[in-house]
Amino acid sequence: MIGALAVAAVVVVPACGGDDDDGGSGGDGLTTQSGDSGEVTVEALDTLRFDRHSYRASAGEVTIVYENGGSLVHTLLIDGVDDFKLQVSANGDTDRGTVDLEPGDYRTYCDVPGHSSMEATLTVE
Ligand SMILES: [Cu+2]
Repeated sequence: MIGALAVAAVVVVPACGGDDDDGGSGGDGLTTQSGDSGEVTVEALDTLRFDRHSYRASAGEVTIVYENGGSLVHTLLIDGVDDFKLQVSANGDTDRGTVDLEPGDYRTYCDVPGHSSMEATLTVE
């Protein structure tokens, strides 16, 4: 039972910054990447951010592909999911893991000390 998700003060990120949108399908997305939603790619940046503020996936088995676009060590954890942790330690490193998620908004974050600005919302629907 995942109780702790009430804190989702986050959800609608106004399209600030204008990250490159790779012109995906699906008209509703400020957020998302294209591609099949059973797989989500997250890139870690040495500016201590993920490449997006929010990600989207379909409920069920979600494979998260974590890529290191920087050169520091970065991790990726999901609030409320205990046994899930990805880690990339060098530039170009990729880690991946599959997790079973019910619909909801999940906070993902990097737990490396000093990296608390690395967080994003994963919306599962
Ligand atoms: Cu990090």
